[in-house]
Amino acid sequence: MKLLFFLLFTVFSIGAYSQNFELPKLRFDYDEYEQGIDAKTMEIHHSKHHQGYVNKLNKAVEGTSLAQKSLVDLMMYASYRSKAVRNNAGGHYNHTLFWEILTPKTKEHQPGEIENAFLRKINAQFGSIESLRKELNNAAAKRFGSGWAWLVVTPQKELVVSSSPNQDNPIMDVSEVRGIPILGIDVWEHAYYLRYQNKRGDYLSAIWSLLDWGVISDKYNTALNDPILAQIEKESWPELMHFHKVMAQTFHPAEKKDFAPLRARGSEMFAKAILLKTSNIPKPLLKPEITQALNRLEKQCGVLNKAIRKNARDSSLFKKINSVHNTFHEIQGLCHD
Ligand code: MN3
Repeated sequence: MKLLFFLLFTVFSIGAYSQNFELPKLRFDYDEYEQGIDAKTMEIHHSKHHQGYVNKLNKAVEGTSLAQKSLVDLMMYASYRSKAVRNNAGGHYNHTLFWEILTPKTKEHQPGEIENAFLRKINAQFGSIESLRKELNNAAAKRFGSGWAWLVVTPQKELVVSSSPNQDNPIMDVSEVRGIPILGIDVWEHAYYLRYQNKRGDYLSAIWSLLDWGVISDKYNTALNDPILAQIEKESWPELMHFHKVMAQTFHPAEKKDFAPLRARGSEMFAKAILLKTSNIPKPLLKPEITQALNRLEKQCGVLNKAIRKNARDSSLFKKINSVHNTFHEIQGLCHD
């Protein structure tokens, strides 16, 4: 009987958590990376730091609707997620990419060679691998505090060098440069401090000796046809994000009966709604339902702004901001279709 309960319990617990993220195994032993990174740093970085991101991510989504979502989905809408989800989803994704592109040179294995088409693209955009190296290292060196430097494939299929703070990355809607990262350099101190201490530049030189250009070429080719790029193109609509920010910062206090932010920022929100309506709508979103909803949003914000200027009652303002909020989410729903 006890066994039966145990079995039932196990089956139900597994069923409840459909998504469980796992620490990927490294392809090589910790001490094999010595030419660039010492074994102790590799061990702590992988088995403690990365494992920590995985554990905290699983904990953050456990028992919520987010447990059903993919890692990419969790990151794609990072601005809507909790700090714990944003940081730990990014931490898990970024480190997984980092381990994949590092191959130490030993008797048994060699890093792969760069593919011709990828090399031509680098030469066309940066001049040479050497100039790309300088640009990437420069982005990494200038990143204040903790973060990452990236080589990114954008929705326009261009290569761009960027950097991001903490565990953010270019897939996230909070990122300035958006796209799929194919090369990432971890510039958190935990990645290099034991051997290089404060000398981030020395670590950056060393990391290049471990980069596997065969793997990075494969990532480039995969990224070019990845549906994530089309999704990012749809999402890359800064005016929509700007509007959302003001609306969130006024609507949510109003829900809690604090109308001061709304009364202070009604005209700002109206201005953002006009900017949104007249902005360049991303190509995949050029459809009549979106245009109609944008017009409606602008009108509703105008009405709301007028009511604020006439010092209308809270209850009347709430009805109006609620309509704005609904229309906004209708637009966003249309974007995610
Ligand atoms: Mn790290």
